[in-house]
Amino acid sequence: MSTYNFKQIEEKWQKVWKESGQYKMDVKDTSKPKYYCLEMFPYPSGKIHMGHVRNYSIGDVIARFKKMEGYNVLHPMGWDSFGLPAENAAIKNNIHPHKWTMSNIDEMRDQLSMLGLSYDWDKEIATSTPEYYKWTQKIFLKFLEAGLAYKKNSYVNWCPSCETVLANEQVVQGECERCNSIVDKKELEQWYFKTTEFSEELLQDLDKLDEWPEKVKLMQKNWIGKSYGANVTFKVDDMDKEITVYTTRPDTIYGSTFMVLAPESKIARELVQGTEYEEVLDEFLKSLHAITEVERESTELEKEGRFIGRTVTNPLTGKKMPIWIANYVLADYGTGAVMGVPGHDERDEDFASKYELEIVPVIDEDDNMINSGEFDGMNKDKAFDSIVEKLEELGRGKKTTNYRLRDWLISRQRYWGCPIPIIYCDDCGIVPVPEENLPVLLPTDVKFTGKGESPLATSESFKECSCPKCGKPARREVDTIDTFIDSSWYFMRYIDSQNTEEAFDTDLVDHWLPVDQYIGGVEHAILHLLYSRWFTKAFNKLGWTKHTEPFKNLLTQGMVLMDGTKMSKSKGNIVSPMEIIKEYGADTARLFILFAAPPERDLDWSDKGVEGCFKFLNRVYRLLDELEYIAKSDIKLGELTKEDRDMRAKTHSTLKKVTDDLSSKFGLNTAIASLMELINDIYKYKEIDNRNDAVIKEALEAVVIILSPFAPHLGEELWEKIGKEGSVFDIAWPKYDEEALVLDEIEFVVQVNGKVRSKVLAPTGVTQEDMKNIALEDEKVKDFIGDKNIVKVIAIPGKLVNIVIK
Ligand code: ANZ
Ligand code: ZN
Repeated sequence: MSTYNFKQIEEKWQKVWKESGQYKMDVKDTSKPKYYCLEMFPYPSGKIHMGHVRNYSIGDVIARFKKMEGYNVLHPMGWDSFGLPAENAAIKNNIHPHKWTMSNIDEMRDQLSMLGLSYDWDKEIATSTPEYYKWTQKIFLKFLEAGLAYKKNSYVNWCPSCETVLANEQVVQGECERCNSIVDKKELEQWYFKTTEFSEELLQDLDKLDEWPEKVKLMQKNWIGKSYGANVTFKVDDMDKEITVYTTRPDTIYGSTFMVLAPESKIARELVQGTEYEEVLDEFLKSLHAITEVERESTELEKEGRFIGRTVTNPLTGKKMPIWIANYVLADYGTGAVMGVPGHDERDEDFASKYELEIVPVIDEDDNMINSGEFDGMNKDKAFDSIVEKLEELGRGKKTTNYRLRDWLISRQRYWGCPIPIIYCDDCGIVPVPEENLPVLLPTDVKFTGKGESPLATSESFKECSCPKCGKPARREVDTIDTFIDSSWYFMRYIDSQNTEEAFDTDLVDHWLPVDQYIGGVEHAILHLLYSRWFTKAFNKLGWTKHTEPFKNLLTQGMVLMDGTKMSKSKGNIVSPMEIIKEYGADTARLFILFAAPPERDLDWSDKGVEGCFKFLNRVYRLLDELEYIAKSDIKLGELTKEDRDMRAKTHSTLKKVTDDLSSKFGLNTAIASLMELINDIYKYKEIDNRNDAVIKEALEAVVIILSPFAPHLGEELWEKIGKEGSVFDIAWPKYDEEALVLDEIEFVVQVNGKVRSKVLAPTGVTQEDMKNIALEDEKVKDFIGDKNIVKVIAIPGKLVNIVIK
């Protein structure tokens, strides 16, 4: 007799796997169908948390199962290793971000290995290494060439006291997160990726993603925000100018009583030039500096505005409308100008009430037009078309669609990111770094002062260079690339991670994409997934891949909660995965986290649940330990009794259920539940007098195989224990036996007055009449009935008979 020594078992198998290269795979092997199983890669903070354990355990089960099903499985892992925390650690602890990052990666790799995850570490990538970011730079240059990257002026948050650019997240209620100064806006030239180039494709192709959660697709759809409406042009009175607005409600034009411009718009400036309103505009713009873009889009925003001295004429009513500027109109959406319809738009109504502007309702409760001249009485949907038609006739309007999606500002005034491979020359202007000079390496002689526009500017050796075109002294771009770009194409690099000639080989990527199963947190439902989709479309356009979508099947896993709230440092309710592993082993940690809830649901951490899973693994171990000799023996099934057939049916139906659960439905928790049932049945069956050892042998093998993807260390150990050679993960996933599933007898329950009094057997396919007769003949049931009167007998086919007596 031996006991479940998880520590010894886990160390042993991790060593074996490492030495035998168990998880190494060849991406060029096309003899088997491919399966790409991918989990979102982590930021190397230094410690794995329960969210990682959950994410990676789910992926690991799927990867192991698919391999046993006969696929060539690509299951890689790496590091999203550029980012702000490394830079903050550098400032705080005086350690170089590279050093901090690399030692964190080493620690986390060890921790992941302790979980027994089946990664092929030969495919590992870290986005902060020159081997990776060289290609990020090349991609940037190709995008620039193709017109998918461009530069334009934009406003950034600027803290006048820290003298630094702040990200939106670092601005809290208009104040600098670090020093509480009022944040200012500063105009800087910034790089953009033209995300809007593929707005329509990004929207349309959502329909192809039928294995994505609906809620994620909806979030993306809303983010892209396609709307249907019209551009309407208004003449400015007493001036040779026109203003075009974008409206989704041309049907309300008779109710438009004022016009509102984004204060930053060019036209606002032109209208006030040389008038007393110039000052009004300037002051108003200044007052806006303290609020972020996000706040400006919020419906909660207190509406503020100023009249700027001019009017336009409404093309259909002929009435004059005053022109205002206001904080709720954004410069870069639509045309940056709005026709104010306070009768039907909430924001306009707030604004009109505050500033006492005219309110004219134009649609009644029945959705019919009123106060709208020739359109009165018409249904509003019909009026929408008719009014657009009329405006088109007048040369004053045009049907248009619009997207909420904006181009992507990718410049970051940070050190720990990928340098933008651009040189500025006084004579030649913007000059791309020639490809043979890539990568542009991050300099190491940077001072982390926390001040200035960009830390790279403190390195003279980096900043000063010569122009690749004319050779004259020139300056390098000192901003770095948004880290979201690093993670927008990493899944392609994994496929060909050692390639030193190009970012990846097109044929290989064409073979391996799309990722068959992508797994990660729902917090990435919009940005990361949208950017990755955009990159795939951009690469497709450049001829780098034939694919247009990167991820076929998406699973967004739920959070790990503690007493119903998120585990977080600030709440001090973190359960450390490493402590659980130390106390119970990785297999228990994995099993608990997979068993406690379906993958896509939130999961409540429970010490009791962990304890329960640990006990279960002990129970499995004891069973195998006791019956090891049977599993090893060479025996045949022979004649089968009813009990034998039932046991076999349980074994094979469990196999069928687990196979189904793992194939399609992510029923990882239900698969584990059926394994638990099977174990219970084997415990019962082994106690009967005339048990058939061949039936036991078959059941035990099934147990070990089913257990293995979930608890891989124990799986391997038990596989060895029952005398098998080689890794359990190298065998083919067993097919269940259809015939064994067919039971020749069923069991049903007999109730007397609603209480269960007996269980009886009947042949499969028994009629309701026969069920009733069998129930009434049962000795136990007869005792209960005694000499009472039978009022009614009800049978539910295959399940139960209820006898009502009086
Ligand atoms: C008149 C109107 C009447 C409007 C009405 C709405 C309701 P979506 O649907 O999100 O695309 N709008 C247009 N450009 C804007 C800008 N730059 N900043 C702020 N608001 C802007 O929104 C389109 C609607 O938002 C447009 O239709 C416009 O107001 C406003 F009963 O025009 B509407
Ligand atoms: Zn030059």
